[in-house]
Order: sequence, then C-alpha cells, then structure tokens
Amino acid sequence: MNCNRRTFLAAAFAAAFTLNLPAFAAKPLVIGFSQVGAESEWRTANTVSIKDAAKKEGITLKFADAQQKQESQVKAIRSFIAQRVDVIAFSPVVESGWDTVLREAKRANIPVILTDRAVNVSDPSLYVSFLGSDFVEEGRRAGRWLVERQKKTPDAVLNIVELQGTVGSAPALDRKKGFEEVIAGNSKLKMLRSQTGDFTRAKGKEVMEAFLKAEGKKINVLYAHNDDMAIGAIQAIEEAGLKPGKDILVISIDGVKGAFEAMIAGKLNVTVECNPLLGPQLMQIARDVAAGKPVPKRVVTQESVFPAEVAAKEFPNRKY
Ligand code: GZL
Repeated sequence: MNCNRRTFLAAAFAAAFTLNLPAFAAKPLVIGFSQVGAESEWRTANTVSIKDAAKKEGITLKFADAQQKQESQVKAIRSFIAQRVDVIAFSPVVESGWDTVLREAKRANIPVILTDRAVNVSDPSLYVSFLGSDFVEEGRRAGRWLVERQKKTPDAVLNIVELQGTVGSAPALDRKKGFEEVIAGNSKLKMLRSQTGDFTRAKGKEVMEAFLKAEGKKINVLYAHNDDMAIGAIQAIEEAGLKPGKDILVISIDGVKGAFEAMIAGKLNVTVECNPLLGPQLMQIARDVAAGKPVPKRVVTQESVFPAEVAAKEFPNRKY
C-alpha cells in the first residue's frame, strides 16, 4: 500500500473516531443492578453514588429497588439474565439463598459483582468480586470506643441494649460479632437486650420504646447497627424523659449527616463510618470484568470513626 493511501486511511480512521461514527463507537456497557431498598440515609447515598457514577461513565444502568425483599432481588437478577446484560451487580439483602440464581447467571456467562454486603454461597466462583466494608471491624470499632469510654468511670457497670440490623444480613451478623468480640470478658460491660430494628428509624424507635419499658433507667448504653435506628431510638429516649448522649450513651454505625447533626446536638456519642460511596469503584470493576481483565476477589472500603468531639469540624466535609 503506497504512502498516500496509508496516510489517507489513518486520517479517515482518526476522523471516524473523533466524530464517534456509529461504525466505530463501542456499545455502552450495560449493568443490571439490584439494590436492597431505600431503608436508610446510607442506602439513599449508596444509590445516588451508583447512579451518578454510571451516568458519568456512559454506562447503561438497569436499576431495580427490591424494597428489602430477597424474592424481588432474585426476580430482578433473572430479568437481567433474560435481558442479556453485560454485568450483574447487587447488594444482597441477606447472606443466604443465592446459590440457585447465581448459578443461572454463571450458566448464562454473565459475571456477578457483589457490592456493600456479602453472600454465603457453596461456590465462591459464583461472583467475581465483592466491594464493601469490613462489618466485623466496624463492630470492633464500636466496642473499642465503649471499652475506652467505660475506663473514664472505672467502677461503673454499663448495661447495654443493642438494635441489630436486618435479620440475616451480613452487616447485622458481623457488626454484632465484632462488638461482642471486643466486650467479651469485660465485667463492666453487660448486654441487657438485643433485637432487630431492621435498619429503619421507625423500627429503631419502636424497639427502643420496648427496651425502655422493660428496663427503664437500668439502660446506660445503646449500640445501634446503623445511624437511622439510633436516630429513631433517640426520639424514644427523649420521649421517655431521658437525655440521649448523657443518661444513655448512643453508639452507631454509618456516619450519615443525620448522625453528625445528632452528635452536634449532644444526643449521639460516636458514629463508626461505613462508606456508601461505592459507585466509582463499582463501575471500574465492571469495566475491567467486561474487558476480561483480572479483578480482586475482595475490595475493602477505607473508613474512620467519628466521636462527637470532632463532629462540628468534620460535618462540612461530609458527602452523604
Ligand atoms: C452497610 C449497609 C447497611 C447500612 C444501613 O454496608 O448494608 O444497610 O449500615 C443500610 O444503613 O440499611
């Protein structure tokens, strides 16, 4: 081929790419995403992060809200398989019951990425990567804060009540496990009652009302698996004529704006951060998987602990 023809073709090809002519434009990646629901401030921020990241990346996102029902997530995943999406991603509402539908995705050759919460499956090859927090460590961080706080009143025995997250969910199981691991054997820290508040403000308030009715002024500490349940419980504590953050220490997890506002008001003592802004990392992993590149099996999000003392200073930096 002579030099002129080569130059012409190179120019034509470059022009085609620049003009993004259909013949050369790559088909946008299509991700099917099944979200737990819209049960908390954390979840809302997580959804916004995923949708914004897909839009910014020019990725087509098929988004399904399961309203915290596993059967809705299974249905959504089957629909994504039928639509032949390139990648399936989801935040599993509970740990178990996924083997069958994930085997169907594998048979259809559609890679699956877990975000936020883990699954308990017999075959780890049923998903390619899990992007999310270390919930056991979050529970340990909550426990460590209380152990240090108790040392300020060395003779006091602190009676604890616990609001657990959704029954069977990875964050509920693991946050309980991590907290118990740290307080185990400490004679000054006693667990009085523990019950699920399903990660919502309404249920958190309702269960805290029951705790207060049963145990009243014996309660010294509330450990809530998320800020929304803590905020609901704070209302119950105030309606019982007690001072949250003082009469009853309040420890929670997530680090949403509502928790910072409660800390600034002196009603919540510490929030352990659980980062919901997973969108950009999820899009990158999905692109790599679709391109056949190797991806890490486990990606742990980086997180901090925010005691009330730093709330006012940190609040302007909060993104969710
Ligand atoms: C944690 C996430 C939990 C949050 C809750 O990664 O799964 O679910 O802690 C949310 O606020 O409802």
